[in-house]
Amino acid sequence: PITNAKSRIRLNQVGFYPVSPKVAIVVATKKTDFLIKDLKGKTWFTGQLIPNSQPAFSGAYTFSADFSAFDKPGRYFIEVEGLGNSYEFQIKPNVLQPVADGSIKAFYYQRASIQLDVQYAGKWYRAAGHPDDKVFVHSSAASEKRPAGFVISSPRGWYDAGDYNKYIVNSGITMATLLSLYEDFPEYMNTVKLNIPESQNQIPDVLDEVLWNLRWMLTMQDPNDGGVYHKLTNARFDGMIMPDKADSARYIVQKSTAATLDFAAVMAQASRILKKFPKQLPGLADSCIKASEYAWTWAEKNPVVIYNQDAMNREFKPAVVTGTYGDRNVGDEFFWAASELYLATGKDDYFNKITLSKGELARVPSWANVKLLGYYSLAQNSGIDAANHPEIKEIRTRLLNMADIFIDSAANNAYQTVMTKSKVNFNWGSNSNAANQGVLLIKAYKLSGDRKYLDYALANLDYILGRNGTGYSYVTGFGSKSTMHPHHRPSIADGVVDPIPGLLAGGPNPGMQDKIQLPSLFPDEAYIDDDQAYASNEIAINWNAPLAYLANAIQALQKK
Ligand code: 9MR
Repeated sequence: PITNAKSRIRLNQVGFYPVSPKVAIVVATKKTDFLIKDLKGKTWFTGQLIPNSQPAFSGAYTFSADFSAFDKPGRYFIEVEGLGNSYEFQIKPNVLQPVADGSIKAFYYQRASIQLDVQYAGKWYRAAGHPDDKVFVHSSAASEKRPAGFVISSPRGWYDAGDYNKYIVNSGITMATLLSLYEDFPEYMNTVKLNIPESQNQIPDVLDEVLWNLRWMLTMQDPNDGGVYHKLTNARFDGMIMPDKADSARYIVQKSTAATLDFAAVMAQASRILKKFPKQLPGLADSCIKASEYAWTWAEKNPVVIYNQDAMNREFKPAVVTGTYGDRNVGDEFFWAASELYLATGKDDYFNKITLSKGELARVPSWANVKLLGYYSLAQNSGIDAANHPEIKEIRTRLLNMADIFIDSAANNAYQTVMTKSKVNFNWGSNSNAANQGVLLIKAYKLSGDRKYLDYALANLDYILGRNGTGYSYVTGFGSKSTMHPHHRPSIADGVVDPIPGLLAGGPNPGMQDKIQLPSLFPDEAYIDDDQAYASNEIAINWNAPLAYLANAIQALQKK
């Protein structure tokens, strides 16, 4: 029936560049014609649906409506004969710029310790929350220079997700991804203006935003030994209240190897990038590299201090029940930190810590799996003499192999994307897998110049913006049918109908760890736009960062 068509014709609801591939996926039973019409109903293009060879995970068959050949800027919808009309979309140069900007601006809305003024935040303005100028050391031996009960100041930083805590491990991959965005596309990122309080200074806005979290991270290092505290947190999650109403006691919990190495990697990468701004940020790059090497020393002396919340709670009170980010395997963190430290210092000692074992790159990076972040930096930094370091050539080959495995037969599945090839992509935060696959494909494009990688990166962005098993655009504020009820405390508590914009929902996850009934348990459909559904509809900084990378990289690389 016609009323159903909007949910059966799945496409990037924001739109397409004139020269880019343009595909909508139609869940239908017959091969018919489709028309591209403008808003007055005039037909500009006709084509025929093409059946896709594999069904969706649900068993349903899909067709592709490919209108790549049509490139006239304007506003349109698709009419599928016998089915009805799609949501509206645009064709125009820079069409994805608002999404690209919005995905970074989202971090501004996550800032702790500052009020969001109406001139920057619009209708989402709010009071400051969490000054974090009086934070208790929660769990630490009495023999330490900072025993339990010791008070530190640890302001700024971004709230991790829908909750108001600040976690070093998850800041690691997030910061790396945003710093790489700047490092990989400096010319484009210099033009990106986000209307944040620092927009008038002489530092690119994306780096100003990164600095908000970097300055917090620096406070999380114990100046007595270089170790880094795992997280800054409440004992329990807050209710659905605004940040300024959430005033329960704040703690930093024990130092961990994972947090310390993630910190070391971020600070080394930051020092490399911030060095380019000596006048604007005097001394900061030096402080970062010092902090990084100090952290590395601690990690070498404490190579297996794993964060174990249950064990900690048996010994220290109050019990802490917030997110754990409890990574048990820190080999990849050592690899990543050594890579970044080598690139920042040129010291062979760090390079010698890097060993390439076989068959280790099956999955894209995640908060717990950061080896690829080291690969990315080593592969791209032209300063390394690849002839004297055969590892660099090997790393480049491995990255391209991985990209080839991704795109192999991706044209056959029901949505024609890398993301929809395999069920394994659909876990907690699945949309970040789509974005991180896109990041890897962009890196492959930069290494090879082969356009097929760029096209598949864009297809994964199309996936995020509506070409998927639910027909949702998973980015708040973008698309006709987008996430409206994310598990995000400010969006729930602020009394504003629209959620804070630019946030990426976690996405389909049949795990149902939140016990909220889902309308479907097929991997790519296991999603509900419900603010209680934290396992499929929360937001998180480590999910927004690869979206920001992908959308901005596509903007930077599009043919105008
Ligand atoms: O993103 C994290 C996911 O990989 C884990 O499976 C899950 C359960 O441990 O936790 C997710 O991270 C959450 C964190 O622990 C607390 N803040 C919200 C994060 C996103 O849901």
